[in-house]
Amino acid sequence: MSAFAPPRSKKARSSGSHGSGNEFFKGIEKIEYKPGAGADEVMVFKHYNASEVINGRTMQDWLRFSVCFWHTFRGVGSDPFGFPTIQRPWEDGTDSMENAKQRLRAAFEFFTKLGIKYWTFHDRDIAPEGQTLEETNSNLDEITDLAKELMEQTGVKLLWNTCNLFAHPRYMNGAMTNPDAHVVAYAAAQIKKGLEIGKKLNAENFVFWGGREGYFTILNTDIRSELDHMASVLRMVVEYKKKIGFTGQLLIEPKPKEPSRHQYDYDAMTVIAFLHSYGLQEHFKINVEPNHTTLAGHPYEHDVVMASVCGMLGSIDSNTGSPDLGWDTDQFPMDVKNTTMVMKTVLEQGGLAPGGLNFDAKVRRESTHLNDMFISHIGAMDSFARGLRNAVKIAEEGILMKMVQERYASFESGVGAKIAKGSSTLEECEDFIKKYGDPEPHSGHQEMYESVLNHYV
Ligand code: XUL
Ligand code: CO
Repeated sequence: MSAFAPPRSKKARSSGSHGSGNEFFKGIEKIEYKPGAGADEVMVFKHYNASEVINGRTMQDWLRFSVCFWHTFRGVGSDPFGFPTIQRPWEDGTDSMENAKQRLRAAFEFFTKLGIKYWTFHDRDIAPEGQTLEETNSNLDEITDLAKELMEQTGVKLLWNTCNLFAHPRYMNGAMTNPDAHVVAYAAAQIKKGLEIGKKLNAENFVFWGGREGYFTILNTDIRSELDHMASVLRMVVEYKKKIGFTGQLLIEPKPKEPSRHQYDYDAMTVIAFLHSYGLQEHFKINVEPNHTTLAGHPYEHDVVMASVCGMLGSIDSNTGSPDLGWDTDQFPMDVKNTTMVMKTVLEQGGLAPGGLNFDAKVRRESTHLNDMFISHIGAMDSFARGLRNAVKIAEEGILMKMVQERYASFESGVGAKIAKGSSTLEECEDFIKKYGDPEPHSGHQEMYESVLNHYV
């Protein structure tokens, strides 16, 4: 995430030409479903038909897409080596409240034209930070009043909000895990406001991503204390959520590294172990971002599957990376095999609600045209729509499932059934082997499974 670069110039342009009620995406109408459209027609959905009922639910309900505010409305195309490349018509070059409101209006025009029902944001994406916490919070109050109004007008809902606990210098040594209690208290105070805003805007989830919760060197780090402190703050969250009646699902988003060298929320299983160690597993689920999964050295769908089989898959930041690079590129998910594997898991667990598929993805810094904002989201939504259709077909035909079931058939009776139930003993297993001898080798048939999957993609 590098959407937090400062504005390119301090020169404020008058906002007169883009004030309230003005159109920013001129000439673009609501994106339509046009099955069979040609290869060069990229401003239409060819596979995503929001209201089509598939497997007992509308595609919109299965997919629950959301647009993220940070990349899509704060991203300027800068990288560690280059200045911003992207200039948006609603930006006046300042971080003023006026510009923040104008940006929000542009965002809701975009959501509506794209036909997307959810959005997500960090507190600091939508409102500028003030000199004091009070001033910052009052900025947030004012901006979220407008957000509420725009949400009511358009019917767009909040999938989740989150607190930016990583960009400000105060958090350079961590937020909830900072060695200075003063900073931990600041993070907790910021989270308090975040939960209040979540409640105000009926957020369906609330996310924690700990980019600075980790270490650069073990030498200066008391890991045990840092983990204890993080758990303490998360317990305060559970308490305050209950106190104010906020009903959103709490989510933790794993990532192994970047910006910290090692992050405590390394991957799905690490987070699940952390939650169980501190007795927090009833209160949190996982927001899996596949680009983070591949950074952790796993295959694309790994964390989605692992979280799901543990009953902990809450939501997905649907993006992809370039595993050959080894850093977080937050690309739009365009690979249908990947989306098929994800939707297969989502289908098997009966859906994602109250979570969704949030496009934590940014157009490339070379994709500077306004239309690229639409093309990227449309392409990704179509990829997931194809993934859903494929997954439904896989489930309906049941071939893959049957192959897997047969692979484990030996656990249905005899000693296998007892092992599965947990009622066998080492002595019994020894007797079994004495009686039946060495097991026969069975092929894993990997290539057969891969060929069967290819049939559907
Ligand atoms: C960072 C990342 C964040 C979280 C929310 O890599 O994915 O945008 O999703 O803070
Ligand atoms: Co993310």
